[in-house]
Amino acid sequence: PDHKLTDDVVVQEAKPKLKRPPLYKVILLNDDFTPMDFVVLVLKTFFGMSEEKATQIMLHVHTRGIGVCGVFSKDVAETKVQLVNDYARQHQHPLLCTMEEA
Ligand code: TYC
Repeated sequence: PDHKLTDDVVVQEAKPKLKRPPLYKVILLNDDFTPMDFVVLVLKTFFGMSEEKATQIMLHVHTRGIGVCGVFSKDVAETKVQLVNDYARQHQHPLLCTMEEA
């Protein structure tokens, strides 16, 4: 809000803009070839999920085609996407991980 002082002198106060940095969903895509056990292993290894939670997410992706593994800062999301895709490639699986702004 501007502050009127005297004689048309106006001080433009800076707006305190405290924008939170955006968060990113890390997303897993279904494919016809990656073994279910491998996807569960990935979810446990890189997202700290229990066997039960990992199985639930894997089956969701398997049936719906896409699913969210978690929501992270941009840096953390980028790192997880890279780690998952590298790991899948090392094991010759086409599993694809990506991210989008939450
Ligand atoms: N559709 C795969 C299969 O039938 C399993 C799978 C699940 C693959 C989730 C990828 O992100 C994925 N073996």
